[in-house]
Amino acid sequence: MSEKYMEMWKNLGMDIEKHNQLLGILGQYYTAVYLSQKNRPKSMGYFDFVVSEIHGLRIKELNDQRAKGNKVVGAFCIYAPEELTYAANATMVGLCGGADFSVPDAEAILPRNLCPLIKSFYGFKLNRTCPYFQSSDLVVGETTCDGKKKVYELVNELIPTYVLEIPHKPDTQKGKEFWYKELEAFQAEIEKLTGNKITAEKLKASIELINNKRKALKRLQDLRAKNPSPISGLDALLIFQISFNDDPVRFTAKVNELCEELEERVHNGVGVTSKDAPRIMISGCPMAIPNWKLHSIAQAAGASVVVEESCVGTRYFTDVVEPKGESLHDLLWAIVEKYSQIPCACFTPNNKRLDSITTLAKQFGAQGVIYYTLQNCHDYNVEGIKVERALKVEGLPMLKIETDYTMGDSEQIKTRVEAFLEIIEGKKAH
Ligand code: BJ8
Repeated sequence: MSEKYMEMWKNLGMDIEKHNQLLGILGQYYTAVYLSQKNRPKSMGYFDFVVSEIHGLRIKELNDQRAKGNKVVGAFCIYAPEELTYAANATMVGLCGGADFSVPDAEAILPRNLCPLIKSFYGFKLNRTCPYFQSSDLVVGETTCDGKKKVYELVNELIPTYVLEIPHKPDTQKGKEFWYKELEAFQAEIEKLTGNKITAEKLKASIELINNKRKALKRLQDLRAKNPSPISGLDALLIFQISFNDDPVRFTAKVNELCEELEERVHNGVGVTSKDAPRIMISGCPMAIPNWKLHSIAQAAGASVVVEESCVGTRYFTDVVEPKGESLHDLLWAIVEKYSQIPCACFTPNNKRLDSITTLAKQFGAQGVIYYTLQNCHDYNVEGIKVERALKVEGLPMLKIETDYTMGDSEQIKTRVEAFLEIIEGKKAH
């Protein structure tokens, strides 16, 4: 890929040497984690291709669009309103933030005891190795956790950054009205950026576009309720990660194609593990691409990971936007209703998330939950206490893993996950 896209990367102002190093590491990691899996669905071929071209062809597509005058908007949170972005003929993409590669660059400026996701994304902008950052005309941030909120101020020194103010009690009437006004302000911002007016008709079409993507992902997720699951946790995670970067129409079609193959597998009783493999839910902080660490450890230890209660997972696609009318006001209000259902740990109280976790565990037959916290993420870390209590009531064991993007603790995590799976096996034997 390197030679083919060299000119494009140079034009994007990327650090070519460093970027080459990154591509080398990613290629090896992907081969080791993904291509070594047995019995993968054939339709995963498309997603392997997307990964192989994630810094190449997709970036070219985005920049071809930009050459025609269309804008690219980068984001880090599922609160960034995709529907409004697409309604203004702009494309929304997830920015790099899932690798340790850029953390040392960030640590030259930021405090070390900060969430790795935040350090990673700031480092990627600083060291100019994320082509999505380099292709973005605007970054959309949000006031979710304190770390992100403050680092967006620094990101704004490097690239125009618009920060959405998120109500921290989003499902109250007051919170919803506040969020409605924020959406209107975002609409004005995105119209200014693109020079395109958002009409009810355009917004209706983009709601349908993103709803279709969310529905395809939910269709895929629902198939994982089968025992054995027809797809591995790693492959499902990869698709959820790619959902933030690929073209939504093509991506939706490819996910639906995969679902057809998985339905066939279910019909024929074909799975990726034995029926007896312990079924695990992973719940907690989002895992941005290429964060595959916990899934690969759990899978190698013999677990069947069947659901991710995560923003790179069910929190993104469980609900769709359901307008009750045709006016711009009705459509915006429907977006408010949908987004206010996202149970991010930044909110308080957040009992909705506890209900969602226990419901998902039952729905997907999870026999245990691995609670995943990134280091220094206080919101997910503290909320883990309430999650553990709620799971205990349901008789479900929980293992809490607090980690970063380095591989230094992999052996220790492996030992803990293996012991956890033994507990589950022991419970089953009883
Ligand atoms: S809606 S989960 S995507 S904010 S950056 S909170 S890991 S300390 S990402 Fe998130 Fe939106 Fe919420 Fe979802 Fe913790 Fe790190 Fe903060 Fe993080």
